[in-house]
Amino acid sequence: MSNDNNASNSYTPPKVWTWNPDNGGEWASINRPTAGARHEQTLPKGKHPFQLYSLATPNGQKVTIMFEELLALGHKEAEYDAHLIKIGDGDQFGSDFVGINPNSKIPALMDYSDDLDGKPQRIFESGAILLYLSEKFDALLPKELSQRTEAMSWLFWQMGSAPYIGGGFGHFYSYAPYPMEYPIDRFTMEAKRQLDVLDKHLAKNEFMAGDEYSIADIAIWPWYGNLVLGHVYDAAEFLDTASYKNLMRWAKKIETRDAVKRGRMVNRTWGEPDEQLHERHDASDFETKTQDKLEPQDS
Ligand SMILES: N[C@@H](CCC(=O)N[C@@H](CS)C(=O)NCC(=O)O)C(=O)O
Repeated sequence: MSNDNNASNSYTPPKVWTWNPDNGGEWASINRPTAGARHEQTLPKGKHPFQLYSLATPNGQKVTIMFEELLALGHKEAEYDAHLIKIGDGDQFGSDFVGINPNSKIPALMDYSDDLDGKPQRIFESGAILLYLSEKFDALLPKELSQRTEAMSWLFWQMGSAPYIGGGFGHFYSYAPYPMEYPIDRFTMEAKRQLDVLDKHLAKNEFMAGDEYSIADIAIWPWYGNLVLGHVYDAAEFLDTASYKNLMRWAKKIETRDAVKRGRMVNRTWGEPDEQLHERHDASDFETKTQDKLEPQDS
């Protein structure tokens, strides 16, 4: 061990790991080493073709931004109900939710559109949801093969890389029961390496797939845009995100899009009351149902 902080840890892994339900981290009360439904829970269903079960974490924002972008492009069939899934309360382990996503994580989507002839489609994993919607509406993915491939490369880069930000850097920087130098160092190094990957790419490209805004940007912005703008983990200063000039330019530009502003609000239960729309069932909800407009008993 290279320094005193780390050398002071006397943990020796046992021969066979056993679960200690009380490990102290912020999510300790809902984490278990097993999969599957933990309780019966019927999910609500609204009137629109798409039923989204989610929360406004970065993975959740990808999908609500996508729906708002599709609607802004005039795709009326992309109307959706967004139901709130409280992951801190364990809603993701309810029986109906697990039926949509066996992995018990938001976002989870059901498509009941008429063109499915009464055979509703479940979709889980945010990247798969973006791709499904983009193919269904023939939107937000470049048509030319080379550019399309570039968009797909960045979409899959995001799916593989962001867990190092969320489960790695964010967990140890914000949620672990106490600060630990070794994992914070390891994941800060990786987070900054990834920010540099994006910064160097955006030095030569307006958007992730070139000159066209696409699902690659919609996948990447909720994690990396929010991170560099200081919206998640309060880590902008720690990571010196201002030094990634091209990434900051891209992040600020996308933040001003109306669909992004709306998408960020949906299923949000924290932050400023006028930015929290707990559930979205109609486009007018953004004007009338944010937390600042509701009586306390309505929320
Ligand atoms: N790879 C998944 C990750 C989804 C994910 O990690 N969702 C988190 C919130 S951001 C969640 O539902 N966590 C609840 C839990 O782990 O129990 C995706 O992109 O959809």
